[in-house]
Formats: sequence, structure tokens, C-alpha cells
Amino acid sequence: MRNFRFRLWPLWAALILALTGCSDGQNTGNGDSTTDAPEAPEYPVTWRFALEEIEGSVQHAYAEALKERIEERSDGKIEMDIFPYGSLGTSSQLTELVRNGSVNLAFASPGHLANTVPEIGLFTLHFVMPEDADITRRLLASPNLLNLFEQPYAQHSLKLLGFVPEGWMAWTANKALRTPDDFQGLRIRTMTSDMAEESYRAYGAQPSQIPYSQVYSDLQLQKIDGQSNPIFAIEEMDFYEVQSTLTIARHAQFVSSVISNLEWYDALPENQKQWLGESLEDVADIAWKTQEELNQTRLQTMLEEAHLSVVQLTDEEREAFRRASRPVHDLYLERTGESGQRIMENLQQLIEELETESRTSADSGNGD
Ligand code: 6CS
Repeated sequence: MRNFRFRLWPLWAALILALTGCSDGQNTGNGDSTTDAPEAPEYPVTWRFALEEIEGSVQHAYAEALKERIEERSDGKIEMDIFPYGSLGTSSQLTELVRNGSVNLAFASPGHLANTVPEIGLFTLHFVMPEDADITRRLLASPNLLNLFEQPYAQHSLKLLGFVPEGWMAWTANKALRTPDDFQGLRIRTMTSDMAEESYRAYGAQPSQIPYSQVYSDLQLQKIDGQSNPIFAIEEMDFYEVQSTLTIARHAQFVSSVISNLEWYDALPENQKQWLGESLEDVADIAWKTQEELNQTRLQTMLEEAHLSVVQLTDEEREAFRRASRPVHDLYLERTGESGQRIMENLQQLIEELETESRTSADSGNGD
């Protein structure tokens, strides 16, 4: 297994953040500014970007692309330091580092963030996302989708900067998972929010919330029987070494979000906001292309190593899971109230609009 330094996190985090200091030369949004007058920034300004994934991942490719764009657009006035997973902390700890101003940007995946921002638990639900890849890509890049979640994030002092697609989730275990019955009593790892557990409880599994860094060893020691992640991550984190079967049910997309501290963002000078906004737009498609490529090539790698058998569920088999997952949608609505209801309805409407648009353009293409 690759050598991660996870156990030394608190030490690394303190050391790195102390050594790099509070290097951004402007109000970090944590209330430590001594004057109300906006100070002229001293360039170059360094922004820290913390990742939930290791080097070579979708998040890493995205961060590298964002770094390149922002440094270019700002003519070197903004520099970006990237902290891959293993250097600062777990996903939940990264969100805390954003909230207290220690890092400027971070990835925050819904499966971890949903205890803090309950509405984002929508992306932990099964069978809510479109089947079609192009519609999914357009949905996740849509400013309308971003707007839906802006307030829920802001209520927790977070600025939502973008959604990043990472591909279909797949299940691994030491058996095929063809029916909800196959989940009976299965000790499955989920991300660290209560909502993330519910979909598996509905199938009869025994879910437990475990940080990403601990999944490999818990599988190896058979403290858990299975887990769910996009294919590229199953290869990258070596989970396939300690699991026999990959089941592809296309039950949920792995969607992550890029966040910053809301006060920090609001206090950014206009030119910096503009560089950031434009750079985020520039890289919106990078994650889509990266995840497509990595999910494909890494499946090949795992198959070549012959560790894993792959099971693709039929539409009929998926239907049984779709039915079993319905009560969890109601649970989401119960837990998020009117706000979640509005978001769920708007999401469905956005998907329908994109589907209609795509049918219309296909029809007009056919009619030529
Ligand atoms: O399963 C997890 O916890 C993680 N999976 C991925 C693909 N990215 C980040 C997340 O923390």
C-alpha cells in the first residue's frame, strides 16, 4: 500500500501552517483585522488550497489547473499552494480549516459536509442524478445549481465556489452486490455524515462513517466488508487489493464542492474576485475530462492486475435498488425541511429542462 502520513496530521498541519504563516497579506476573515479600512494587498498573495484526495487524483488535476490559471490571470500576483490529502487533515478538518481562515480554499464532498450543511446531503441520495453523461456535465456546471446551494453554505460561513464531478460511484466488497438483499448485514463504510449512512441502512446494511484515510486498513483488517467510491479512487487508494468484487450500479455520482471562507471571499478586492471567478470558469471542464479519463484507465489497470471481478447491474437489478432508495429521499426532506424541498424540486426541474433541451437539439439535428 502507498505510504500515507495520515497519523502525523495534527503535527504536519500545525507545522506547515506555522511555517507558511498567515501569508495572504489581507484580512483572512477570521476577525483578526485591526482596522476597518481596507488595506492595499501586498503582492504576491498566497492562497492555500486543501484537497481531500492525493496527488494524481481528480481533485489534484483540478487544483493544478486552477493554480495555473489564477497565477496566469493575475500575472503572478496570486500564488497558490496546494495541499494534497495526507498533509493537513480529514475532509471535515479541512472544512474547519476553511472556516477558521487557516486555508483559503478546500474541497468539501457532500458525503462529509452534510452534517454541517444538511441540504448538500442531496448528493448522497441514490438515483437522483441523470443517467445521461452530457446532461450530468451540464447540470454540474450550471450556475442555477450553484445558486440553489449558495444560501445553505453561506449560513455556515462558507462560500460555495463550484461543483466538481468525479464520476459514478461503484461498490466494492468480497462478493457481488446484485440485490438489496446482498446488503443485509454488510458492514459498509460511508463518508462521515449521518445522511451518507441512510441509503445503505435502507438496503439493510450496517453502515459506519470512516475517514477516507482509514478505509484501506479497515478493509484489510476486515473491520468492514465494503465501501463505495468512484473507480479512479478505488484504484488510487488501493482498495481493490483488499476486495474481490466491484459492482457498478450507477446509483450515485460522486460530486464534490470547492469552498472558501465566506468572510474571506467577501473581503477580497474586486480584481482578485474577478481572477478567481474567471479561473474557476476556465477549469470547469477539466474535472469532467479528468474523471472520464481516470475512471476509464484505472478500471483497465485494476482488470489487468486481475485482482477484481467486475459486475455491471442490469436495468432490472438497478430498479430494485431504486425502489429501496425512495424512503431515503423522504428522510432527506424531513431533515432539511422547506429548504431541502425547494432544492430537490429545483434540481428535478433543472434536470427536466436540460433533458428537454437535449431532445430538442437532437430533433432539430435529425431534421436537417
Ligand atoms: O470516500 C471519501 O471519503 C473520498 N472519496 C473521494 C473520491 N474523494 C474525497 C472523499 O473524501
